[in-house]
Amino acid sequence: MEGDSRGSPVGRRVVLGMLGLGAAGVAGGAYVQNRLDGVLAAVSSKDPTGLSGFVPGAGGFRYYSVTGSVPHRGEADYRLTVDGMVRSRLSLRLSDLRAMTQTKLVRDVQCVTGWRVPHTPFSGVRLSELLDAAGVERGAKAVRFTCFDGAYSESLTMAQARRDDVLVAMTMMDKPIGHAHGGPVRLYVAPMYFYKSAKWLSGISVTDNVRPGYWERRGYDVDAWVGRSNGRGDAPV
Ligand SMILES: Nc1nc2c(c(=O)[nH]1)N[C@H]1C(S)=C(S)[C@@H](COP(=O)(O)O)O[C@H]1N2
Ligand SMILES: [Mo]
Repeated sequence: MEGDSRGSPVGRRVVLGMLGLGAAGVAGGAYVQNRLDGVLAAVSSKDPTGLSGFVPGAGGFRYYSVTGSVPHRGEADYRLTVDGMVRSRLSLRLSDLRAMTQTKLVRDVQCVTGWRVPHTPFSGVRLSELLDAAGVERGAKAVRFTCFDGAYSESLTMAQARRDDVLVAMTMMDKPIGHAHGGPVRLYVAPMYFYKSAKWLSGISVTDNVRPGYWERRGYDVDAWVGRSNGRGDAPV
């Protein structure tokens, strides 16, 4: 019954059956997880539909959103802004991002609540290339990320942001990133817990200091290295 969620972590699943979801990926059964994951449980309690626990597709990922609904953006209306302490402010369409050098990474994804999805391909533009394209000003120390869900945010130090395993990703699992996984564009910070990988990315702002992101203001570490933060001892990814 749970054949298409092989690799999922232990967690209580409830077969939703027909909820009128009707979308591709729902066929064969939809699952909701009762998330008892500490602070993240607060998220589902704010979602009266229960759909925030819906697992889209196979592979062991769990759906997270700190908002009850997220608008859709695509070719026509998606923009990624790069601003703040830069020489030229950028406003990029999906076609602009696709025209840049694409980098692919295949690493494990690890959520701070414990679930892990091994060998997950992501591809997109290195964040460092976008920063170079905009021209980072002297004195800049960090990068802040904002999202078109209107609520989530993240941050990296400049040194972290310039690592070659940090992507502005447009594909995940070798497909365009679907809405549930933060499409059309999400951040992918390979060496850190997955909360750093902001979904529905719409803003990159170069700043003079680190501004803790959504979950970081609620207790998670800003420097979220897998296995070396948040009191966890996971194997490195
Ligand atoms: N915009 C936004 N990005 C987000 C989150 C979120 O709630 N909103 N949750 C984070 C957390 S805690 C995890 S584990 C991953 C989940 O990604 P997934 O829904 O593709 O599995 O997204 C991260 N990025
Ligand atoms: Mo997470």
